Amino acid sequence: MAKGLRQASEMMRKVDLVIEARDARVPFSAINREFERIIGSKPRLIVYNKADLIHFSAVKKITTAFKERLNQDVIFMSTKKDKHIYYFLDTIKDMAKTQKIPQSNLTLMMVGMPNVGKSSLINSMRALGMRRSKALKTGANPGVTRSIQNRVKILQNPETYFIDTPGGIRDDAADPEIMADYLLYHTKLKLPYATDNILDFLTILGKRIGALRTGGYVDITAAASHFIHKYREGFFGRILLDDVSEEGVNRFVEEYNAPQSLSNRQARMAARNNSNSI
Ligand SMILES: Nc1nc2c(ncn2[C@@H]2O[C@H](COP(=O)(O)OP(=O)(O)OP(=O)(O)O)[C@@H](O)[C@H]2O)c(=O)[nH]1
Ligand SMILES: [Mg+2]
Repeated sequence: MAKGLRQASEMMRKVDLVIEARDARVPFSAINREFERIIGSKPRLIVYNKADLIHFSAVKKITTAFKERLNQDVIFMSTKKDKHIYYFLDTIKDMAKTQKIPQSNLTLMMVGMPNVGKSSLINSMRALGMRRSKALKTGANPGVTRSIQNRVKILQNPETYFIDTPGGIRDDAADPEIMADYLLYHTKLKLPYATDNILDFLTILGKRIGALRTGGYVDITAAASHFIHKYREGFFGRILLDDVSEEGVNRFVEEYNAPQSLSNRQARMAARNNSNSI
């Protein structure tokens, strides 16, 4: 994470617009305020990707919360929907015009936490904008993009390029059993064999998928990793992990606006890094 942020920060001079990509399933809890620091005064567009994994009613609530409470515009999209990508491309063009950025050789940078779909977004824009095949590697686990990538051309007219950046941390940075426990708490109602106990759950799951060690013991870590992997792929359907009720929004806004002392911020970043690596 730190290396990715440092590299992004160094490249910032060459960038006209910054897209901060976030995961629609964790709209509040996975915000990393470090991005604001490195983006500085550059124009920023906040994009919640993977909107196909939450309900539309939540999209409205979150968009309204950001606009009315924080005066921020956020857009929701899915890399899987062409019309979202076209809308995104139009939004970028409009933003460049509003910001009076020269319309030739426009350079954008994509930043965001691991696995939110940064590289996928750029590939999708290139596919529709240039009719070109995938330029960047993507994957189901965090940490696929390892370093800042060369510019990728996404539009001919106006000539527009994207710089992809690494999200950062890899899976081994967080304990799969703890992440699985957190997920189970939020998804238990949707599972076929619902149980509150993470060990019971992982034991049943481990047996089902054949994650066994010698002697027939269930490999709990392997079962936990499998569960997290399936969640990432959207296997459990639409799951919003944050509370977007009025109360939840109030709590989020209060925390967002609270002055951030260094130690608090570091604590929050650590928590966010963990929750976002789910
Ligand atoms: N359901 C859903 N999955 C998506 C969407 N966009 C991307 N993905 C999936 O999310 C996973 C991560 O995508 P990447 O593009 O590699 O994410 P990234 O942000 O570049 O990740 P790092 O490079 O590891 O930081 C892949 O399995 C994608 O197929 C989307 O809109 N909806
Ligand atoms: Mg990537």
